[in-house]
Amino acid sequence: MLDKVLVANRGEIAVRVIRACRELGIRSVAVYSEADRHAVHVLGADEAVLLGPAPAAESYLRVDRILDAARERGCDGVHPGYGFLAERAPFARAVEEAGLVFVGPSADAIEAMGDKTRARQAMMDAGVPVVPGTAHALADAQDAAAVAEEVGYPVMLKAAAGGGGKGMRVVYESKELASAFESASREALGAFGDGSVYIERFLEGPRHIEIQVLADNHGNIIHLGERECSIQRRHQKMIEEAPSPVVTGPLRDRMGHAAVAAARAVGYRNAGTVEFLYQDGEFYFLEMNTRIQVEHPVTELVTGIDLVRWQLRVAAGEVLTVRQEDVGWTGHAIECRITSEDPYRGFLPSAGRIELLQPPGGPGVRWDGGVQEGDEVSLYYDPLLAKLVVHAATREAAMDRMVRALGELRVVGVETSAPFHRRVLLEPDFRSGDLDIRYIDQHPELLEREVTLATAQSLAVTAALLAEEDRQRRTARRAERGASSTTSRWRDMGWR
Ligand code: MV4
Repeated sequence: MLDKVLVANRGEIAVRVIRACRELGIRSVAVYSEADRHAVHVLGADEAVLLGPAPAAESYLRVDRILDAARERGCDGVHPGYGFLAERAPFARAVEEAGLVFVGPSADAIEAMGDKTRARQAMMDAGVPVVPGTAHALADAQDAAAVAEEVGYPVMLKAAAGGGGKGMRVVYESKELASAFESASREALGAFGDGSVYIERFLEGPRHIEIQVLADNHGNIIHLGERECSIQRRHQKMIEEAPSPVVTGPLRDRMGHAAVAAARAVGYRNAGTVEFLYQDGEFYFLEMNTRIQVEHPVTELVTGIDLVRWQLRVAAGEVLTVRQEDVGWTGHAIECRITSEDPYRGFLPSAGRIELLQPPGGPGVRWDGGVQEGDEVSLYYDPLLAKLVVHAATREAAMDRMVRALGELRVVGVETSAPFHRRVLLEPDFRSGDLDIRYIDQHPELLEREVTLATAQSLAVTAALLAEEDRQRRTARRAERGASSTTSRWRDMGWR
């Protein structure tokens, strides 16, 4: 087993990894920026090392300082979490070259999946279904036009070096193709330093369903079933659940089998996720995320398998003793990403001091948090404050439990996404499982401030207080004049 692991991250995922280390008897070393001196992950680790100023480029992305810290503190492993350095092959390589264990896949596997055309080719060779299209970068707009005719409109242009939506264009007609090709290529060059673009048939209203895989260094690979991740906004997931309302046992077997084949094709080890688009009963490989993901807890709750614990165990060379036939799924889990964003101002990030924080509790509720009362929420990092995850026997019970838990949550000092989550959890299409990646765009009413009984009551109390104040004034004035007033009771106060 590993002896001491440096956790190259912050917030809730750093806390999650430190907890797993503690349970396994692994000592943990946190790293932090000047903005995070008193952060939960720093207080929770066995040791902590200051990296530098608040901006990530001067702290959490400083590979040199992170490796120095790992060496100085005598670490034998580095866990990257997600984001920051997690999917940078040169970082994984540098960790291994420093003689440390990277708690994740090989740098080669990260690279193989990071190049989207290379990944598509590898998937086609491995028999994993992909969206019809090309596996090579398009030479020019003319080449693009020829391929689009073959694939059939509408098509989508995508950056080969991309992912996450940058350099993507949907094209409905051939006359729009040339200019879309030029702009996608330009955007890809600006964002990734590589203007290569490829083409796929555009699916109009798919679901985003992904499969969790787990692999050791001895050739054992299993899948832990799917997560439904269609509720997202601008490529940021907001709610995830397991199982998906549309995935049956036989479909889970087929998708799981494809995900294991995808992992095997690139020599994958550790935890990873294979993303698929699902439409009309068919599924298509989209990309592979070569890291532990934000939404991993819903899989942990329905399978009872601790993914971060297994990440550390297989990274240490242990054999994955869970076989595919040992994996089962019980009940239903839902996760809401509680962010410091104001849903009523277009999810504008909200900064400030958390004056009060009361996380929900009780049966079937898990709070994976990265902040505590008194913390200053800055705009330097990702706005994720915590993940609220529930587990119950059925989807219906899990939704009811989530509404109950969201109702218990109290946060004062920053705005949060929680009121938005509550509305989704009560919305009829979500309740019935009728959702795809367009869900939020197709439900604009979810972004309007809700007048709840509580707001109505506080308005009523305010009105009653104002009316009482006005009545007392009029009474006093009547007594002065010895006659009844004829002026409006509201005008003196500036109210109408
Ligand atoms: C697609 C697609 C429809 N058809 N590919 C978005 C991010 C990038 N990783 C791939 N994405 C998509 N690729 C084809 N052929 C629709 C999307 C897409 C999407 C996918 C998953 C979750 C949310 C999304 C939101 C908009 C577009």
